[in-house]
Amino acid sequence: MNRRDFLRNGAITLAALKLGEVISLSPTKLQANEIKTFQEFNTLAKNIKGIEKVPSVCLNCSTICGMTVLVKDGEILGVEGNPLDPNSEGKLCAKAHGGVSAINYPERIVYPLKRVGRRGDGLWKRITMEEAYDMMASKIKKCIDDKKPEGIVFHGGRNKMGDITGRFMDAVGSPVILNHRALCSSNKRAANYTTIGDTSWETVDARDCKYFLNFGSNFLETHQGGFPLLKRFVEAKNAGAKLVTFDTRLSNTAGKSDEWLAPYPSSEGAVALAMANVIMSEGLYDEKFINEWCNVSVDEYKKFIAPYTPQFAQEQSGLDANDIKRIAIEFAKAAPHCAAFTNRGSQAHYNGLHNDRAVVILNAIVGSVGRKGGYAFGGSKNKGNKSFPMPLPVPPKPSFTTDLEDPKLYPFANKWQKMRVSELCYDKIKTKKHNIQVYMSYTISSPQTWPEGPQTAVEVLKDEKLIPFHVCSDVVYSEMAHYADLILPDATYFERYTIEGRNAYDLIPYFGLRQPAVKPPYDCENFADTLIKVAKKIGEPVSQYFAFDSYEEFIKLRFSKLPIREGLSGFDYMKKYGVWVEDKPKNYEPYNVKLQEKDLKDSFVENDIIYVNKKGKKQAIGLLKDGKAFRGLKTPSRKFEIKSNDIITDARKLGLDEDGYPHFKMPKSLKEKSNDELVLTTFKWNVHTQARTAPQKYLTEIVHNNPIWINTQTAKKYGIKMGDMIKITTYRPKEGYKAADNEVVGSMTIKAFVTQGIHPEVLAISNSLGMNYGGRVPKARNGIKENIQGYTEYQDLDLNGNIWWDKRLGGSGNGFNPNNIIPVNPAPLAGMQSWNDTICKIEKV
Ligand SMILES: Nc1nc2c(c(=O)[nH]1)N[C@H]1C(S)=C(S)[C@@H](COP(=O)(O)OP(=O)(O)OC[C@H]3O[C@@H](n4cnc5c(=O)[nH]c(N)nc54)[C@H](O)[C@@H]3O)O[C@H]1N2
Ligand SMILES: Nc1nc2c(c(=O)[nH]1)N[C@H]1C(S)=C(S)[C@@H](COP(=O)(O)OP(=O)(O)OC[C@H]3O[C@@H](n4cnc5c(=O)[nH]c(N)nc54)[C@H](O)[C@@H]3O)O[C@H]1N2
Ligand code: SF4
Ligand SMILES: [Mo]
Repeated sequence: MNRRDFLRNGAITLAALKLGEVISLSPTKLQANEIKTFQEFNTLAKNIKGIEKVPSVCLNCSTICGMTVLVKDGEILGVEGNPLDPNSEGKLCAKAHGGVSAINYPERIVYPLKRVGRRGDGLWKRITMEEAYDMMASKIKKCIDDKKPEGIVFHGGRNKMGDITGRFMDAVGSPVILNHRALCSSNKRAANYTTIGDTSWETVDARDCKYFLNFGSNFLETHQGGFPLLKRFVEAKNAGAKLVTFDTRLSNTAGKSDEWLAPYPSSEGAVALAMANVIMSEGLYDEKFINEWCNVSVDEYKKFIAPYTPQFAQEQSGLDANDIKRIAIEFAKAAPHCAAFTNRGSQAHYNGLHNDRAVVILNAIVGSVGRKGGYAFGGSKNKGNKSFPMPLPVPPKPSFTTDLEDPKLYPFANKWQKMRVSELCYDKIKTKKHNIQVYMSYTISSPQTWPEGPQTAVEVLKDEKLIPFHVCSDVVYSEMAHYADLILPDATYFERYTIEGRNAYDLIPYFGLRQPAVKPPYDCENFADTLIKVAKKIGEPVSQYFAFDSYEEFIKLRFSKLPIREGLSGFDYMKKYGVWVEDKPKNYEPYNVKLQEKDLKDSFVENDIIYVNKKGKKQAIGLLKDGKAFRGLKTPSRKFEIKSNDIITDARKLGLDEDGYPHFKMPKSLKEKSNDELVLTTFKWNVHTQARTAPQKYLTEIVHNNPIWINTQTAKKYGIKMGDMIKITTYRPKEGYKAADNEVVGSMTIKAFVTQGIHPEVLAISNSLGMNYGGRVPKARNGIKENIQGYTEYQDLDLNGNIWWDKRLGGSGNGFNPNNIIPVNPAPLAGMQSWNDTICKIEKV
């Protein structure tokens, strides 16, 4: 047979691809042959007798709710909530139900594919898993043999597999692990780290909270842990609690709030500081908490806060000073049953670290930190070595770092744990200072999710000189997989193991087990198992750390220290129930705990701080209060840090002027914005998650279009009506990385959504849409799948003609990817991407 006979048409035949056969996945080849209307429905089995219920954990977003997978005859029929999960309490959101369609998606990657032709051309050859392991092992081995392990780079998004991917990287000797933290939450975590010493999401004790003061979180639709919070919030609301939301856009959370206030972007810190000013001057602060647990005195804080008046906040935010004052008083009067919290609306700014610190500090001055109904934290189960030991021998951590994963310019990025500033990584790789040989990508889709991703990430990923070998694990032919040399067919989250855990909303530590409800189909394999096999192929010194047969066995070993419950081993117990809740009381005031004799062994005291020496390093473990030893907070002073010496020290290294307090400074671009400019912001949908749900047909049927929100008055000024096309041109920031005056980043023409539900100087667009790859659903293209014998379960007649939003049928198409025009703009210290600071101009097309 000649090449033409071998060349199959598009991803629609992936499951039918024969060994050695070549497939074209380039977008032009992917176009459907014919359009037909939908004829048949794939109904679920009516007779639900014989259904097996497998407890597991959802991963259609990072909230990780406990779910029960309904399985019949080896097929997944649907999901229910796992009532034993203490966070989600037996409820799931729409995304969880939509996620099931990922399993039998006809365009799912089910075989390892090797690139033929140039990278990015979309020509692929099916190979065997053995060949795939050999390919990876030989490339990785060469780096080790050449004594250049740093040439091996791992880039991962939300996958919860750090235990095995980290082990693999340690074993091959490379520290270069990149992630997406700087796109997501670095400023928020840094704010929590520098104040309470805990970097997880705060855990508002919502059921007993009476006043929710929300700075830029859309927790009724998004938020890490939003679903458990939502559930508790609704109960609190029904019992009379109040919610005040500061969002530039009328999100569903803003809409459900008692009060919605739309501040000028980046001004959240000024508003929070002004509230603190009111609370201090009205004498509504908790003097006892400040004196006992904060690292500055009432007078010192009063002095700092004095210039930040409600009038000052009004000038910065455009909000009414009287409202700011009134809300501050209401909030303080609800203490300690009140919580001020944040998310990406406040932190994804150039000044986001201080914005978030200013908000967190509000909780300290009213004394709601760690209290019942207040701003709680620290209820997570430590998944670290102590509770879940790593199988021995454990590979040593590499003893060096590189500037790629540990950039000197952003000292806070890796401060408390390896969080990595990776948003800049493609720009850095372009400088050729880092010699990459093997680039492994896993659950990350930078061409889609990175600022300027469609340009910079794509440019680098395409360049074989910069990245000689790219192996991508994915479940669909994604924007990332398109630029790989080898695609590995991963198991979906319904088909694999993971130990799961996050902050516990009832403040009682728990963890969960994700387990396979069905076997992965065809050649699909949990990437963790692939890594174990590759490690064995590489041989010593790597293989000694992978002396187990599978990831299942690895998990079993990690559960070996769990006590017997109900006569079951930890592993069996977890397989049966899916969750483990500790037998402990609610973790209120985790700082106000007396240290025991055994804690104080070999300790010493300096300036009332109790230390021990651990591995030759001085480590604070508590503080003395009236001569008694308490645990305190996990900050260097063991107190709530209103003033952060960590910030002073790191800022000094960079020549930045910081005195440790969260001063307010409007980012230069926003301060100098002219009347003909607007601020472009971005947000997430309730039924989509980042770059992972667009191929899921039920979710994409609900949301497949993302017009840009523009205020009615502003639209009128430009003569723009609902549905008109607007050309948006964005500009580089005026300070920081790549600062420039009036340098254009890019232009895009997007449909207008005219609404009063947005600040007049702001535009808003969601992410998750506008994909070029991933099969028929994210591309909104109907078409017939070839009818191949033996693969009928991969038919989905919906996709033949039922994608009614296909442009060719007069539909809206598949939306826009705003990252085409959002510039890379890392904030100082933590390097967080300033998503909501982009200056732009618009014109009607
Ligand atoms: N404009 C704009 N951009 C944003 C944001 C925004 O609000 N606006 N949000 C930012 C934020 S907060 C974040 S966290 C980042 C997230 O950015 P990413 O980490 O890139 O996004 P994810 O959706 O987590 O990962 C998507 C990739 O994982 C693949 N995938 C899904 N499931 C599996 C699986 O089971 N196995 C494997 N191997 N692959 C899988 C998908 O096909 C896709 O290729 O995006 C950021 N980008
Ligand atoms: N459904 C769903 N849930 C998710 C995710 C998802 O993609 N979809 N992703 C998960 C991840 S990785 C993350 S990081 C979290 C993110 O959770 P959130 O931070 O809650 O979500 P975002 O939509 O990024 O931003 C929140 C709000 O900020 C507002 N905003 C934008 N600019 C400004 C501004 O300048 N000032 C103010 N005050 N508000 C502004 C937006 O309008 C939006 O309503 O959600 C997690 N959960
Ligand atoms: S909130 Fe996220 S983890 Fe929870 S059910 Fe929905 S998609 Fe799944
Ligand atoms: Mo995120």
